[in-house]
Amino acid sequence: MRPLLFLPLLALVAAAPPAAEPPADTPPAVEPAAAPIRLDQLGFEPLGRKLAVVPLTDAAARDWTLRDAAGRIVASGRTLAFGPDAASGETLQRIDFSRFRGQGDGFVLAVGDRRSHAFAIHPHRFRRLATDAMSFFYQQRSGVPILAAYVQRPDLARAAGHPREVMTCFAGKDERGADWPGCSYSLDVTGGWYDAGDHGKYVVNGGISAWTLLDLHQRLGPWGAGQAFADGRLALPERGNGGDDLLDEARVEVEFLLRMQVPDGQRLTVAMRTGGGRPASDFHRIDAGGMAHSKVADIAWTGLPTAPADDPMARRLYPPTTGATLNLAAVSAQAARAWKSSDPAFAARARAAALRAWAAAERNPAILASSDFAGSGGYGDPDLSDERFWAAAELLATTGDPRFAAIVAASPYLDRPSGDLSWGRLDQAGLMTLATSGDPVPTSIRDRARTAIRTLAAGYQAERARSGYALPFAGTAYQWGSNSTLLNRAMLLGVAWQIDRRPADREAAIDVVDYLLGRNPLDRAYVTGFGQRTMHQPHHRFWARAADPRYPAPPPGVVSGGPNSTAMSDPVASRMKGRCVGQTCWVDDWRAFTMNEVAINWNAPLVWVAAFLDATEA
Ligand code: 9MR
Repeated sequence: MRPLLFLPLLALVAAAPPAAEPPADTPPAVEPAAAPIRLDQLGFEPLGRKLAVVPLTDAAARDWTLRDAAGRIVASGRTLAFGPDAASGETLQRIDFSRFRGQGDGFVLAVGDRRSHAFAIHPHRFRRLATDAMSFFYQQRSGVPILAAYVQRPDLARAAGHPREVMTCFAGKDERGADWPGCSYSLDVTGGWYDAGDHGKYVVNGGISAWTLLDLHQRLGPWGAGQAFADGRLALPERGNGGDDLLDEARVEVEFLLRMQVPDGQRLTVAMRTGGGRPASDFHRIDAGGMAHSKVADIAWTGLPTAPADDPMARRLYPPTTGATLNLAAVSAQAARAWKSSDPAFAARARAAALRAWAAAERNPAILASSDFAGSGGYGDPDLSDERFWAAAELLATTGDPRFAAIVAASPYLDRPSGDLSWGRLDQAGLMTLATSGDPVPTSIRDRARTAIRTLAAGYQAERARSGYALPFAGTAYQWGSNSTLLNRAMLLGVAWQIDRRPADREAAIDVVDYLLGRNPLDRAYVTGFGQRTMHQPHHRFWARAADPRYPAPPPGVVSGGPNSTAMSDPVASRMKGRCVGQTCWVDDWRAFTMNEVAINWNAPLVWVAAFLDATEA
């Protein structure tokens, strides 16, 4: 396939931003009005699915026309009634113009006097989406300066944040008064990616994010696009080092995860339970060697804006947890495969760390994350059985050790996945690995994983048939980070496509991207820099121009968490309670941290899905 990004073009962008035009992310003085016909504002593949949605209060079929840029009618047909749709609160009709195979810019759909935005139909519509979405990770890097040569606009460059993080453990009283003793050592935990709009670096969440990029890396070859992120395709300081750029970026986080491992022989006093009302007797002394500290983070929240280099807050290492340890085990086992041929020494180091982490988690199976520390997110998870399955699956794929095969084969998750892939639910990650691994995963295990993935994909297809906007998710409860829930379903469908090559599974992934880029009841593109009515105001401490004009607007390629109809706990969302449903509980406001934050575990599946669609375009 063709490169994702041509270097000369990039050099041009970095060297000479056009002086007359505003930067790509400047909101237009007047935002275009919402269009009454909703479609993907980035446009369509010439041979791919093309669906638009029209809210209409009755079911009478209407004529639609498609005009090209010259105003000629190039296709026409009748709308298809869908009916009431609970997730959007609308009554809907659809326009399916998949059979139109023309190409160009400036197409417009019309139904009566309703008009869509103008849109394009070109091959590789999703290629720049994948590349820009990857740039997010470079720009979230901690510990290094973000250089103008590698970002889309000069104002995105910034000084290094937290360039030397040699940290000791939090000691003293937490928010509920429990007294933590701390630890006797410091670790150098410099580097990695900032999690989101905040400057925390969390092992739970860093884990799924790095896993997602490494999972993509290993699938590109089978999709016929092994060179998609070859050296030089991404704008990174590592370009020209001879290594794959996707691996170069993922390694930033894997190195950080490895640094979070407790040195062998360390005994620590930690709490065994999570939540409030913790009695002093809950503290126990454990052999913590090989476990992973849960996070490095500020001891109190900082405000917006705060550039990483200006973070005034003290930072600490937070106690090791079993969940973080299993994340480390899973990702470092996966890393041992990813770097096996290109860097055998790093692969061996990762493998050894994975085995030490596994042993530590087995020895300490129930050290849960506390949500009682100020200044950072909790990522608390009371059920670690899915993380254990995931880690065993990755270790099995790496080592072939029968003890991991036995654990995986005996787990209920191999046949009955628990729920949507997320930072706290990882069994589907294990299934995806097992379903497409060759040796040394036993075929009986691989086949069971495939069956589970087929069953999940069939369920998502059934939901897609019930969803007005044709999403492989028919629920009405939109969770924090709902856009990532959809993207993670699209990933699962992509793996199902890889196994069985059913076109409908790839089409369902297109439906997710179409929704994210404008085919939704708000007529919004949730990815910065793409579409006419895009998100401009993420909740982010550096891309904070909406909060303070001295800070930059976001780079292109950053996905908003998306509608959140369940938490509604930020100052903006709390005013929307009772006034929105599922897909409409969102607003482009930097204060809306439950709806409009951005995060590594949300951008990673955006990269995966965009690269998947680009690699597998007909
Ligand atoms: O993505 C997380 C979401 O699932 C939780 O409901 C929410 C509240 O605990 O936290 C989200 O994660 C945030 C993390 O705790 C701190 N960094 C920003 C993350 C995205 O909002």
